[in-house]
Formats: sequence, C-alpha cells, structure tokens
Amino acid sequence: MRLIDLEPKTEAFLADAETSLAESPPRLHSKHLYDEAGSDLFDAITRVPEYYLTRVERSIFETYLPEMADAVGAGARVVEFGAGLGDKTRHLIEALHDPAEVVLIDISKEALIRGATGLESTFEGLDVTAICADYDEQITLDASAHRSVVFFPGSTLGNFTQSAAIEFLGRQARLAGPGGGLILGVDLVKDLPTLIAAYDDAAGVTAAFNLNLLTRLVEAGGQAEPTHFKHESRWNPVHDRIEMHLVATEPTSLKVGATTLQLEAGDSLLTEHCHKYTPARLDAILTQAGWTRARTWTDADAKFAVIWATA
Ligand code: AVJ
Repeated sequence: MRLIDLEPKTEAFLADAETSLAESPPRLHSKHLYDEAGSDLFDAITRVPEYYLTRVERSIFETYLPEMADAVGAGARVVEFGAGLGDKTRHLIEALHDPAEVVLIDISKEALIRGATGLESTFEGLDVTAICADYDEQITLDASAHRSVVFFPGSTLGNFTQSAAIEFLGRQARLAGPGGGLILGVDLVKDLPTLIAAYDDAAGVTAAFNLNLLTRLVEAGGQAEPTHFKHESRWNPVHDRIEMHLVATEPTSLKVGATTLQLEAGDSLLTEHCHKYTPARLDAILTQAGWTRARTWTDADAKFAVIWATA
C-alpha cells in the first residue's frame, strides 16, 4: 500500500466556528459533525428505520452490481472518495472484472489507512494507493493504461451546494480523463414527511448527532449551553435540500474567540444541508461538470439512484 499524504493543516474547529458563527445567518460547518462521537452517531443513523438512504442504496448495489461491472469494463482503476471501509467498496471490487488498482482518498488518515490495508489483504494482487487529502484538493494520478472510475456513493454529494457540486465533479472529470467513468449515489426528491423523518428519527439519534456539535464546541473551549437548543430538520424548497438546524429554545448566547452571538428563542444555527435531486437537476450538474449520465439504477419506489456517467 502506498500512502500519499496531502493532509491539510488541521483547520482548528474553534477558529472556523468563530468565523462561521459571525456570518449571517450564523452557521457551523457540517464537516465538524464527524468527530469520533459524531462518526459513531452517524453510523447509528444509518440503522434507524427512518433513514432509508443507506439501506436503499445497498439494495440497489445488491441488485445491479453485475450491470455496473459491465458498464465499468475490465481492468479499471477505481478512485473512491471515502475511506473504503465499508461493504460498498468490497462488493464493488468483488463484482468488477479484473480491477487493476484502487485509490482511496479521505481526510481521516486513520480510517484511510485502515480501509486501504483491509482492501489490500482482502484482494490479493490489487494495487492499493491511499491519499490523505481534503475533497477540495485537485488530486493528480500517475498516467495509467487503466480506465479510471470515480466512486462516490452514499449521497455525500448532497452536502455540497450546487456550485460546489459542479466544481467537485468537474475536478473528478479531469481526474478520470476522457473515457473515464463515475459511479455516483444520490438521494432523490420525494414526499416531505419521508424526508423530514429521515433527518429527525423518533429515537433521537439524528438529534444527538446534531447536538453533539455544541458539546464539541464546549469541549474545544467555546462557550455554549447545549441544553438551550433543540434539533430540527427543515425542507428548503428553493434549493431542494434538507437543512439541519440547532434551534434555540430560550434566549441564549454563544461565545467563541472574538465572536459573541446572542440568540432569541426560535433563532437557529444551520449545521448541514443535504441536497435531494431530480433527474433534471442532476443532469444539469453533471453536464456542467463534464459528465454524461449513461445509466441510472434505482429502487422500486425511486427513493435513491446510483448513476453511471462518462467523462
Ligand atoms: C453523510 C451527508 C450522506 O446527508 O444523509 C445524515 C449525513 N446527516 N443524517 C446525509 C446525515 C444527518 C448524510 N451524508
């Protein structure tokens, strides 16, 4: 296994919070949700009944992996954004015809090394490279005779605004090069109650995930009163996205570095947005990024889609 270390300087959570809380409207960035406790909570979210995304995507892969393997073709270089720890990566590699190489890209070095080492020991003879880098980084790969296929499952694209999604996928089109491919998992627009519940489960796991951000802020040395907030999932119809908010239930203040923020009951902090796509909106993004959608695999209720696009 080869490790290429482009890890950015740890952007201090506090410094980032100091800036983002001073924005209007105030916010905290979703990337900070995934500390150790947050990653465990997200893992638990994927198992609550309301959060259909992981389950439905898995069923699509189970049904259509052979078709995906045919679309990808033999001898591919798979470039995955994510640590490659899960079943998704293993099942994809297993299904592909003679995969040549896997490149994993992730910001979390520890998870990355674990994922890369695991793949290497599972698939003998597979060439595994791990790149520790931010998704914002323009990654360049050695020239290769192999077709490069970017793998970006899990609807993680949904965290990007439309312009950021175009930028990200545009970089991946340049990375894959002409003839390269993309396997992308995206969540689709659907009825509101289903969407709202997926981000506000009855057991309160998503609420705990969101509120953990305030606990983290206090642990890092900021001042906040987590008990003065509640979790809310809201639909934003302008951007077709679910937004997670931390809503003040009483007047409260936050203080981080030079930023002091006074909130009244009902005021909120935006912590994450999860875009949902229609085929038309997805195509607009893909086209502007240099991709052409060639295949779409979906479940019987068209909740989620896995698409195959070519550069
Ligand atoms: C990890 C970004 C795919 O948006 O569905 C789940 C994150 N946040 N519940 C999503 C999340 C709250 C998740 N992604």
